[in-house]
Amino acid sequence: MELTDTDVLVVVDMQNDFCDGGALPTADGHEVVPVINRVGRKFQNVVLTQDWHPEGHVSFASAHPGKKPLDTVEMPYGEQILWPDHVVQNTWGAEFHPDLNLPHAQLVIRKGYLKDVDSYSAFCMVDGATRTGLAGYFEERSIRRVFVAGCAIDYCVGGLATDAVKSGFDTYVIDDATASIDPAPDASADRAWREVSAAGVSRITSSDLD
Ligand code: VGL
Ligand code: ZN
Repeated sequence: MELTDTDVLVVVDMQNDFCDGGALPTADGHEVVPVINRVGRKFQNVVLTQDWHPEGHVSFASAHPGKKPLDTVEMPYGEQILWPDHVVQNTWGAEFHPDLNLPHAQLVIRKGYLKDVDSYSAFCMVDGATRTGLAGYFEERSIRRVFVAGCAIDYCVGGLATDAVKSGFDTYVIDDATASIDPAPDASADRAWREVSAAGVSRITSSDLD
């Protein structure tokens, strides 16, 4: 595929807590970093997202007495899956992976910073109402195609890719540049791939961009 200045690579939540040694590790976070670095050089436009929770965030099991990670609770905006405490603002776990090397990235968009509402897609919080400004940024920058990589297809990559399609962008998830929280057959990553494909997202590999 030929890339142009109306394409953007969005690198989702490539943070320590989603990699080996982190609080909510993906199975393969450290493996995708070199792929992202290589692919990133082909893009003029690179945007990073950063999951960025305050202490006591609503998505933390520790904030709900008697609950443990992967339990769910009902919130005004719907069902909330609970996680270990992760990407707490200004901690090591919230920092980008030290090997991520994308000096030309133009924008870091933070999400999940409201204590009472979670955010998977970097376009919008899960309440469906609180928008981050990313769609407006893409519009002003005349972006047409959105390529997505990072952590994790099961949640934040899948959520962003689905919203990108809904916002009218041609959207591609780069498989070998994308990590999974649960890659087991029929578990969350598998389900997310099926959902994003049904939504109209294309699944490609990094070699398609060579
Ligand atoms: C994520 C679960 C909770 C992700 C973030 O980046 O995919 N998943 N917070
Ligand atoms: Zn989170």
